[in-house]
Amino acid sequence: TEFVDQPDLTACDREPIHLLGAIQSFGFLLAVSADWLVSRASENLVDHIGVACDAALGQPLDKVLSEDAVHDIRNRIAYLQGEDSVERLLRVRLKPDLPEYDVAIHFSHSMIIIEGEPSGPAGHEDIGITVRSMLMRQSQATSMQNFRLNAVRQIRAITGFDRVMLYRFDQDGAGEVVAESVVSKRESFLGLRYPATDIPKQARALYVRNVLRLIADLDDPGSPVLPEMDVNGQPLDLSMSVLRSVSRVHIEYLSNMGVRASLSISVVCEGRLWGLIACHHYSPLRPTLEQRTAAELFGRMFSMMLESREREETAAYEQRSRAITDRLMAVVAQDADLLHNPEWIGETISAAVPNDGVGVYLDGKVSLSGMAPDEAQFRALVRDLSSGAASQIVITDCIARIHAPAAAYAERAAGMLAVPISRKPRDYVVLFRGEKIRSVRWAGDPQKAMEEDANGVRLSPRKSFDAWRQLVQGVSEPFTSAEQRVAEAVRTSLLEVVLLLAESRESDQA
Ligand code: BLA
Repeated sequence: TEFVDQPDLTACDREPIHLLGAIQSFGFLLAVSADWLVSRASENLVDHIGVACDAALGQPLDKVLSEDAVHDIRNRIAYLQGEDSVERLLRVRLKPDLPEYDVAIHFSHSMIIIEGEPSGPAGHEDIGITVRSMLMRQSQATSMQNFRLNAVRQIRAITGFDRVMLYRFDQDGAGEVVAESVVSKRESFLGLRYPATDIPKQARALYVRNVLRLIADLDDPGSPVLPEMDVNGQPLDLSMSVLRSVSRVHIEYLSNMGVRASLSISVVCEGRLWGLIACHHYSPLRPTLEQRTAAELFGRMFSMMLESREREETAAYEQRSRAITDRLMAVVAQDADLLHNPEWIGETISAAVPNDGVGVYLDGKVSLSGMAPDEAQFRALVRDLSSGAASQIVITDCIARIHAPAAAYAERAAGMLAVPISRKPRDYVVLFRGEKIRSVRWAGDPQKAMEEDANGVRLSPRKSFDAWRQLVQGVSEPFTSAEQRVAEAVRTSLLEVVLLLAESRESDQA
């Protein structure tokens, strides 16, 4: 696809995506003031309800829609709870001679926004029944991977999209496809990673408030909401709209992937955007508002289930690690020599926190295993660590940032969790993690998956992946706060054992 006006990529975080002033043409929009006069309307109003936009402006709403419809809409407004709530009405006769419409209603500042779109064919299964059975299936998932895969399969089944991905953000906002269900003969995107810049900040903030968006047809030019500026010179705020037209930049991105329609549902855990359920279709596709409502409801419940599963997973991990350390401490109490055995200490801590390599510095001796720097490099690192502040665990996903010589071995050991294990300086167990880029899991050949957009396409997943690769050069998977807590616990136990043994030795001597 060729665009005459190429959007400015440097201004992505500043593009006011809620003020673009247009909606998708599969529906219409009316903005009504507190005294029920139409103050704005989408240009395509005539295509939907047979009233020209100009003719509707300034009119009381019940001259544009039937009195019954206005009555239903008024009643529904009573349920609205402030700016971010949206109410829906399904299968409304907006005028006696029109087919049924699904309607979404919300406040935008002092305006009441009414959006309508044609209802689907009658005889659909009830939303409650659909979502209930989806949730039952979700709750039966045994593993986390199964739980994720189940979710994307079910969303694909109810929406009919060609591809449904679960896209998870890391601490820096970069994304990874962690589950996928895709129509046969299309390449898999599972395991692919993208930089945070693919979804700008204001879009992420908006997606926490408005959790579902649809692009029904990328080639739809959309319909402007008129007048573009109100008497105060303000465009209409479409943050909570269900029909909002999206940024050209994003349209270009999707179009470069060969996508024609997209749907995404926010996954929000603990108030943060955890990720998205992102759907692609290779031809235009408009799930009805009813279907989208089911998908949204499922998304909200899925988020809650995910949040509690993740919490359980963390708790189980910490418990498992505690059991391991307890056992090992019991062993050391029987055989105090182990405390002078760097291999043994390395294995102890390694058993509790996943890593790619371990370095131990104990009583001047060094022991290295797995992916780690060489002995001279390691001694230099420990020297640097122990010259630092009070003995504390040091965590970083990029050692070179705090110890410049580490750049030389970033491929083998990019990040570390360094645990001081004695009261004297210098005794350390350091767990290393290799470069993140090396641990990326590929489903199939990523080169092949993206071949068609390899040459000079400006916005594409291939380019994004390269950008992501640049960003994470020399950076490891981060150590989590749960892993830090576990390392802390091991360290405390070790120190306690050392103290106990020292005391018992003293009393033996007395
Ligand atoms: C929005 N970008 C998005 C969204 C996704 C992505 C999922 C959410 C909107 C939606 O539902 O489609 C990114 N989509 C991806 C990625 C994959 C995918 C990575 O399918 C991989 C498989 N985008 C850019 C750059 C800019 C940009 C460089 O790549 C700006 C400089 C902008 N992305 C951009 C904007 C939005 C967006 C402005 C918001 C669209 C909107 O809601 O209006």
